[in-house]
Amino acid sequence: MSMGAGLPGDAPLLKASAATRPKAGIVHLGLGAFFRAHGAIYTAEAMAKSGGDWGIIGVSLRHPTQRDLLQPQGFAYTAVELAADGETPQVVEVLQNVLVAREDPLAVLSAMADPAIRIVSLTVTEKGYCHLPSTGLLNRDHPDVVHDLAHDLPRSAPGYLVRALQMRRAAGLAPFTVLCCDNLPENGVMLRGIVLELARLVDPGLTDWIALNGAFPSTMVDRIVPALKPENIAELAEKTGVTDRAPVMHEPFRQWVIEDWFVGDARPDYAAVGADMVRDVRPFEHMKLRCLNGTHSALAYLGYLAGHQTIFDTISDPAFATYCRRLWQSEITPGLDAPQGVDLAEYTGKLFQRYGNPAIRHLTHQIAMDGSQKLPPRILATISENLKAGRDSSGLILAVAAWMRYVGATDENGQPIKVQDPLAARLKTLSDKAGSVTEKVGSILALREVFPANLAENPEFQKAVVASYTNLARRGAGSCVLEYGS
Ligand code: CS2
Repeated sequence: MSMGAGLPGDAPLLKASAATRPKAGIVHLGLGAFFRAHGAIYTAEAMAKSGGDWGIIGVSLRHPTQRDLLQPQGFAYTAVELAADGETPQVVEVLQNVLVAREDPLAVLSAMADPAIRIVSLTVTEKGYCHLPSTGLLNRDHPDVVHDLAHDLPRSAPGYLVRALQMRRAAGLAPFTVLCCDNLPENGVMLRGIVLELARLVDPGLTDWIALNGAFPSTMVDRIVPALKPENIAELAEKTGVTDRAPVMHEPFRQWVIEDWFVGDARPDYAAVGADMVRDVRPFEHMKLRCLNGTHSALAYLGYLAGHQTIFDTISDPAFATYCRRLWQSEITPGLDAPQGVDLAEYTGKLFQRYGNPAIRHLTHQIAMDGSQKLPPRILATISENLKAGRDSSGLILAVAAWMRYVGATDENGQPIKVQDPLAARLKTLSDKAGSVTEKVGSILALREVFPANLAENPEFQKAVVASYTNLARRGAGSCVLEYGS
């Protein structure tokens, strides 16, 4: 008997059950945990239920990690549902292959230009679209865009879409449907605008062809997927008897609302497995982005500064629970048009229960990432509308000030914060060199890619951010949150 007998290290590696993998119909850009715990599962279920060749070729744009972990397992992986009363693992076999764009861009383009591929879906996170978060338009100065304009082999996700569509047009094929699955407002409309603009710069004739023949459905995606902890792998192996080096963890809840607009109507039977196929995603997406992602970000910055590690820890603090509920009630939902048949009080009540799932350890530090990209759609849009309508925004403004504190990169105990954000270096410099709070806030509000002019230049807003920042610096996040609820 070996020393390690019975230990997880001994458990054999997970293997795909089928000798042949499903034929691919989808290329997915950005093979992160979210997609593997959401869209990939819907797709596997839709195929199991209604058939179709909808296997997925996953693409990691930069790092080979996912490919290296998944390949020895035949691209099978375990999705573990984390409910308050226990875990349910399920093996997902829908990935046909994983490609790494940095290693072989041509292989990715060839896959996207293959006639069998009818959908290219994306979860490349907010910053992957190379846009200006405050306007949703292509950022022509983005280094990857500058690169893609000068080279045939792209680097950015929009660059891949444009070049692959160019190849399909040249080959006399129909375009693929571009299915954006990131948390961005009217994500299909936004991505269509970005792709058309980039196409115009690369190959003007291509633009009209895409505009005429392409499809860019908007979607609302929802499932909380905390980052994997290293011990999850050993714990899972102990439970299942097989080692999976690339599992994903997720909450039981899931929702996918998809605008029913696909090239040639070609799509997996998502409706059969619980996705809502609708004509207008906007009310769903506004509701989700502002109620869930808006409070997630607010709780992440304030919670982190107050010393809370996870969303569960944060809302277990009664002052934060009151803060969150009041944000929904007084600042976020009053300006929302609820989707037909949805009661917003019920929706946010359910959200609160999801945040309170003790099995989900969703780190405030994870959600705090990329705030410069996330704040505009999640929080700033609501503040702008509230200001116009004369509604209160003090809790959301407190969150904006907390973000400004957070990106200053020093916590309330004087410890460094590892800020992950494409603008991290600029934000830190602005924060460091300002002499006063007013100067600091003013210089950050002047970042036009984050704050639209009409909001940043509103004196009422400026004053409120300065006051909240001052308050946070003096008294700390915990006591400011407490004060808000009292
Ligand atoms: C979170 C989202 O990390 C974040 O910014 O707000 O990933 C959130 O968990 C999902 O959008 C839930 O659907």
